[in-house]
Amino acid sequence: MHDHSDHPLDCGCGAHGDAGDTPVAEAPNTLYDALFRPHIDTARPFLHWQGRPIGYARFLRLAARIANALRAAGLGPGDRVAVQVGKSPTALALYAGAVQAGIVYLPLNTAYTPAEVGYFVADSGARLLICAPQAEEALHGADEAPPILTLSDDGTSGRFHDLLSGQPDVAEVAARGPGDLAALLYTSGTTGRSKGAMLTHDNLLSNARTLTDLWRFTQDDTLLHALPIFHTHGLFVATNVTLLAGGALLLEPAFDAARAIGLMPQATAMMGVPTFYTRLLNDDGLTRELTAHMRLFISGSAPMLADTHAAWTARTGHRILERYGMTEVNMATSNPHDGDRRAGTVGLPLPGVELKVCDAEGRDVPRGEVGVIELRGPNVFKGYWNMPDKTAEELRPDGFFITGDLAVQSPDGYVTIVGRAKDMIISGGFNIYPKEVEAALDAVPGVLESAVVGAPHPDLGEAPVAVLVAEPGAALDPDAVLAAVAPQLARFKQPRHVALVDALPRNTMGKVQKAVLRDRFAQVFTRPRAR
Ligand code: MLC
Ligand code: AMP
Repeated sequence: MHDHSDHPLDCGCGAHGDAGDTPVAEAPNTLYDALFRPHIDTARPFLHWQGRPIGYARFLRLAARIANALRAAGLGPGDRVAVQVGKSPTALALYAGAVQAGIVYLPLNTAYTPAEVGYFVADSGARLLICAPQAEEALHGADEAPPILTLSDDGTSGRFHDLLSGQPDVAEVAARGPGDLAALLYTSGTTGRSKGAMLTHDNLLSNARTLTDLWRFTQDDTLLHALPIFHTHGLFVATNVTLLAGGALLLEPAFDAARAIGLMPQATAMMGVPTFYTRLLNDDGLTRELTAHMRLFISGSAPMLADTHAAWTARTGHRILERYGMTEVNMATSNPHDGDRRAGTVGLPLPGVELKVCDAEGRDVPRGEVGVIELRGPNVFKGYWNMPDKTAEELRPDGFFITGDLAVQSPDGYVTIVGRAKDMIISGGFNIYPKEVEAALDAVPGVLESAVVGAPHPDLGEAPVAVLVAEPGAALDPDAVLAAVAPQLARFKQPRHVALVDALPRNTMGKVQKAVLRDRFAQVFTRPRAR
């Protein structure tokens, strides 16, 4: 019998308890066998959601129903399922169900506009799109739209959910090897179209194993999980490490500092982007007593200021462990669990990951000099979906991936990121490519040209500033320009400050001098406002 008949994971048939002896077919499936199969009969909580525990076995029965539902929708091994839904236990089980059915999981930022989603779906050739009910109408209009099924933000209703209730909670496990694709994650490009990074079962598993070991995660851990589950950080790092260790997640729909403080007593560890830490520091509820029992605080996805590290240590007594990664390579470096955690650095290359700091030709620069980070190892992706040319530009024939991140390495190996060769802005842990924003701005009537640069932002780390030049005789209204680009660009990509100038600064070659603009607008978000 169910303990809670309105439980979000109930299928409605009233037949399933938490412990069980669910039989599962024995096909080898690299990721399923390591992350999920060991927990099939585990009654221990995997998730805590809205104050209720959800056992591993219960979660995996939902995943099995999802695997069956995806098959019933016509998908088979190697097909892509695109998913743009709110964060919920069902949304997390979609990832597990896709792995079980051998289907390639393609999660999408919930902030993406229908125009953006339309591109990802068409480019990936997804056979099914699962989206929020409120997004469905606009997505139907997208080019080459596949069938759409809906799932509500809390994962408890919608046509996809309806399909689940008729499915058995035991499912065949599709045979998948280490080199088979597990996920396709889109990253924006410095020029042109977004690229789908192909991540294999072994990319994800090898990285999860390394991190679980390095960060000492065990069954006794409960991770405060307030990250989105459509990116590497929240979906793979946080979730896979917890699954491998057999620990639990305090699953929050989004980050809220007051809620995080309220939940902290139940947690042993937290992973977050720097904005989580600066927002927590702004809350008086963050104290040494509150965090005394915590085992580990981890930060990544964007640079953390040394000041934030210092303020955190002063307030809580803990040293934040900073690590560095990216969609294409999962995690690449980390400060040590037991050794010296150096603020302002991203630590040492992970065991099994080769890291070089190189010149443009891929030759090592001397230690202490700035170069581009190149990486090789089992964590490095297989290439960009259907883009052999782009893959060849960034993955060298010897297997090294050119990250575009500029760094120096200390004599004892610690890596400090000092900039980006690519023109990217990181806002609250989300990446923004100026080219994409500039293309949208340039298409607005009255805009002659535009340049987008990042400026330091006290909450988000960086935020985009648009510098516009009007066509002769045109009077530009910044609000109208922003309204014009809104339908095409996810909200987080939209400029938070617009400046009108007579001309963009250019060098003698005619290239826009972004560095000059970055200097000029460096204080738009930090300067105290005139009264
Ligand atoms: C939301 N908004 C953002 C934003 N997130 N704007 C800029 N940058 C962001 N990151 C906008 C919304 O559109 C809204 O705009 C307003 O801010 C408030 O929305 P919200 O939903 O209340 O946002 P908030 O809760 O404040 O979210 C901020 C955040 C969140 C930082 C908590 O963005 C977040 O969880 N970021 C984590 C990103 C992440 O996981 N990155 C990992 C990538 S993987 P308006 O105008 O409508 O009010 C990777 C590899 C690696 O990088 O190394 O890990
Ligand atoms: P994404 O493409 O979303 O995976 O973003 C990856 C990028 O985030 C990297 O290329 C880095 O530029 C940046 N990044 C991730 N972690 C860190 C970190 N700890 N410090 C600085 N930059 C980081």
